[in-house]
Amino acid sequence: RSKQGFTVFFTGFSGSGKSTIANALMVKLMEMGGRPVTLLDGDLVRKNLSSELGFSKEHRDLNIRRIGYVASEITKNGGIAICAPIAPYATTRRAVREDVEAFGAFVEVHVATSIEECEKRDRKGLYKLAREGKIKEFTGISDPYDVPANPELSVETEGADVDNCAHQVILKLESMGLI
Ligand code: GGZ
Repeated sequence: RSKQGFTVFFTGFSGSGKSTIANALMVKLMEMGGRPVTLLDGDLVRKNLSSELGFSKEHRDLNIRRIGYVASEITKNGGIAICAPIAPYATTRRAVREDVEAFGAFVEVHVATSIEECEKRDRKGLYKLAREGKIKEFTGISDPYDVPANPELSVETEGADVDNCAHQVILKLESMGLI
């Protein structure tokens, strides 16, 4: 029988590894063939769908609801959507879950890299700017992040490589009967 569509929704701090794991997951799912896979990465969504938005709660919520709408359409049509925004607010993640679950499965994956580790890595130098007050409302520094209470999966990036984290997601999707 043909399988239902689904959405994998990564959430975590800037620099937690969401994009890298999401990309690795996309490659694995594409190699399996079957359903089309669409990656809605934070950066590309901000550039193409949400370029007018900033980082207030209202704007973040709007950004996440747009991502959720696109993911729900993809899910409705039997595809696989992979989303990788910070998505700091639990209520907004819940709303997106409800949008998607009207049509298929919603798999929330918390990329649980600690704020200390993200700041230590500081790959793009944004944490330094946030500490200096040059970027306001920076998640984890001067803006909130609601830790997911009941994600389908939580991955630790400190001690596991990208490929291993993506594989953990694959195993979860298999155990849920989605692939
Ligand atoms: C958090 C910010 C901010 C503020 C710019 N807070 O490492 P990045 O650069 O590429 O990932 C971050 C990205 C977050 O956008 P999202 O669309 O994922 O956020 S949300 O889900 O909350 O809508 C970071 C950059 O944008 N960035 N300013 N103040 N991240």
